[in-house]
Amino acid sequence: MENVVKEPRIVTRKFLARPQHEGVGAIVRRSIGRFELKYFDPFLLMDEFSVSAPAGFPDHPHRGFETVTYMLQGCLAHEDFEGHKGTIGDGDLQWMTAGRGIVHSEMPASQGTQKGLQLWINLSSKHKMIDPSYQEIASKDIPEAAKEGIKVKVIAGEALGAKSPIYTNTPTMYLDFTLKPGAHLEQPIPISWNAFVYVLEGKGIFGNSKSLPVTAHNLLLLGLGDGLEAWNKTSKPLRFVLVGGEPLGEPVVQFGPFVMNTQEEIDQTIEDYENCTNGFEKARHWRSEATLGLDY
Ligand code: FJE
Ligand code: FE
Repeated sequence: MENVVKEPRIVTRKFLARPQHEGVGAIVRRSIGRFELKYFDPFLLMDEFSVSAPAGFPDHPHRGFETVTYMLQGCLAHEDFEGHKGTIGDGDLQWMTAGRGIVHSEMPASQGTQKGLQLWINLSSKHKMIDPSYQEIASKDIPEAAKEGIKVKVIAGEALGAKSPIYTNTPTMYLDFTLKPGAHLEQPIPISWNAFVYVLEGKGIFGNSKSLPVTAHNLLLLGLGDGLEAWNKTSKPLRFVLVGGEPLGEPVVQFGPFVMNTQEEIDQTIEDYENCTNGFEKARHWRSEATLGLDY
């Protein structure tokens, strides 16, 4: 691989994601979406979550964006108010377009601790009210490629010749890299996109070969350039995700799980949710099976 990256992006900011409480008894390490980093266009939230039964994320709504759930350990059961349900296991991916409205639950489906990443991607004004939809890929079906000590699972976009089947309403790349000791990565990123790295395991050098190593639970914002360079200079594996997206450049008004362009649209959304209208019709008599016996 020779000089596929000509102007490597450097790390402009680093955020350590510390554990905090979210949902009901769940723990999340939030990087994007916290006070100091409310929005990294088009990304609204990046949570590394950890849940054990009976904790979880019982019935709640979404409108105006997509949620991408990528499991790292264990199993998550999900069900929504349209009857769509299933489990997302180890290494599986759920790409959910909430569009005009979803009400669902996300709860542990096995013993022990369930871990994963949940990314929220904003939708442009022309996509906010589209029909809700799902794209789900089992771990074994996520395209994978390997070369020179680098392994990549391609969740969205393409890398090392492998291409994801995921359709992105907001143009997005999402790559899960593992670098063996001594490996050096050069990964192109479209020049106008925002991009970040989230470290899962090991110690990595990112951007500049002389920079300090970065450990797990750190999010790195990348500056301008046409790609990422990363090195594993340790004797253990390095695992991280690289996520990039085309900025929407639109105003963002967020009220919890509702993300629109204006306050008027948020007011309308709250009204729609309360009255079960404009996409929330099926919320009227619905309660998830997962929470029926529970005291939420
Ligand atoms: C939540 C709105 C939400 N991080 N990580 C408000 F949508 C949520 C929520 C989640 C979530 C779910 C999973 Cl499976 C993983 C997550 C936020 O469902 F917790 C609040 N308070
Ligand atoms: Fe949710």
